[in-house]
Amino acid sequence: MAGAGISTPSGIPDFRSPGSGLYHNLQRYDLPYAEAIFDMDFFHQNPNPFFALAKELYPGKYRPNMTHYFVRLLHKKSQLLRMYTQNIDGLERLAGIPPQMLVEAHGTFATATCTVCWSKYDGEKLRPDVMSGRVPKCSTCKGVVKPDIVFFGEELPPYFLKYLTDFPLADLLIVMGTSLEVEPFASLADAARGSVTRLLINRDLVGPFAWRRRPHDVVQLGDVVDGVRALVDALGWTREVEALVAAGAEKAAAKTEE
Ligand code: CNA
Repeated sequence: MAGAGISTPSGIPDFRSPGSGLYHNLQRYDLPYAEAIFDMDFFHQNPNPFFALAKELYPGKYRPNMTHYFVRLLHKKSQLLRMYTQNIDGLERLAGIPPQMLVEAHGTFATATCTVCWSKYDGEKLRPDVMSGRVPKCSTCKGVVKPDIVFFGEELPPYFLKYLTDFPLADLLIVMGTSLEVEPFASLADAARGSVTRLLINRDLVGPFAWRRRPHDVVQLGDVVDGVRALVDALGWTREVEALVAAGAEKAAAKTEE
């Protein structure tokens, strides 16, 4: 289970860290309150602040870090059952984790839907509009096309329900870079069986690790990349994960040169 904290080492601010968090820095979007940026009623009145944020987070600008490549390595070694992420930055896909191994619980910019006629779009189709600061419009009905990011009050994507069959099968739960404050995602941590080790790698103690610690819980406090590096070292996987990071960086450099 992951949240915004796994992407802060890639340069993307999280929501709640005092000072650097996104909510702290939303003043420039002139919102009535910070969460309005993900409020459907506000979006219908004024979609511009959301699209300003979309321009910032649209896949392409930021690179995955060791944390994302560690999950890719878990998959490569057939050790990944699923990655549940709250992030909308697409860095999991960019790191090469196949979409079917992901539950992007708060949605994705990879697809989009017309808010009027529900026509479906590939996120790449919207890129020229988003990047040039235009609100994308539906080619069928001219309604506003919204990336498939889950707003407050909207239902989570149906594949979120995979947790019902995934969590009883897990024999290790790793929780990284999340405040575990947003429901229903936060409660997934309690869906793991009682006998299962839950490992928290995070700057601070959060959710059940702070309040309802189980006997098998393990906590690695501090920077998430340092925590992942310690785990990878202990597993003897350092060279492999570094090779994935290096290959990712090379690919990005080649793309920039194109
Ligand atoms: P959050 O509430 O901002 O919590 C982040 C957590 O990560 C906090 O506990 C931080 O202390 C911790 N953290 C931050 N940086 C580090 C670091 N370098 N090392 C270790 N720990 C760190 O974010 P959540 O994901 O828990 O909240 C859920 C929201 C945030 C979801 O709806 C996301 O869509 C949303 N969000 C996503 C992104 C993104 O896609 N990258 C960015 C900002 C917000």
